Amino acid sequence: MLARERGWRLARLAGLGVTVAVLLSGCSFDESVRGFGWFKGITPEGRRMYELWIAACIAALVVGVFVWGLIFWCVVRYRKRGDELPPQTRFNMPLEFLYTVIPVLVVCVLFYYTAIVQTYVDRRVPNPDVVVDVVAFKWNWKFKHTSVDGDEVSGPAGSEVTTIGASDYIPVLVVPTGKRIEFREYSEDVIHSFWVPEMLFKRDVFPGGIKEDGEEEGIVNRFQVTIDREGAFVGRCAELCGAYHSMMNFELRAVSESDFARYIDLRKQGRSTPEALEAIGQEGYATTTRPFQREPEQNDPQAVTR
Ligand SMILES: [Cu+2]
Repeated sequence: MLARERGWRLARLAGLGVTVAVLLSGCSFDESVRGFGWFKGITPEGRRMYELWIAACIAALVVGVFVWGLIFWCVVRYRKRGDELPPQTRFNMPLEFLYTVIPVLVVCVLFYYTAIVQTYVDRRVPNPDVVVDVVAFKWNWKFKHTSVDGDEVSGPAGSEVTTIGASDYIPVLVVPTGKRIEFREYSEDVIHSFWVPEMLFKRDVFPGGIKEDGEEEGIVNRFQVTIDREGAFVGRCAELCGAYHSMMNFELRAVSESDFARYIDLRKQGRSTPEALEAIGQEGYATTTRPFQREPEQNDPQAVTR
């Protein structure tokens, strides 16, 4: 009778544990199980990190199952039956050797594959197809299309081709698929962090800048990716940067190569980001995130043209 009650209590606890784990992970059960909580990624770089993550999780689970097995075996096998102690083993050299060498080996293998993937993710080609300046400021983003296929991008009368976020406007960063894109990041004030969750990548944006003549001030961080899936992906600031940090969202809009060329042409002619997006058959405004709601009339995206 007592044993059955204890069994039920254990089963209930285990059920509660699984439910809480799934709820706390904040993902659908399907997604959290398939990728161990990770996106598959929209870049080759992201996918390499995803594979490393999956492999590391499986390796950790194998070690975990082995350790849990040993723990449960000891709990059951050596549970208290009387006042007599089970045999006390000390200074078992083969065992001590094994549990020193195996963890060191595990760490070496993890380090080796991490270094390979990190080198792949950090590599940069000398002449990227598209260069975008990511300028962070409290509390929004300015995206500047600097060059495409080696040609400088400029609007009417030599103006910059930019998309600037505001409290009532989510900036949409338009990029092509299948092209090597370089992001050059710098901040006008404090440290921010450029993060597109579906790229499985973020990089801090430090105070700095690039002058007209190309001279760099402060720190300019660079990274390159090739995006191979069209779509709208939410972007966020991932470095606590002040009171409105949580509202520093943007959208990455990956479009086909030809649509991107048309978009840039329209921008060069002086069309705004939403106008140029609508002209290439895209949603003019962000679809993955909305401006922070303050007053009802400020939520009408059509009231803003930028
Ligand atoms: Cu920020």
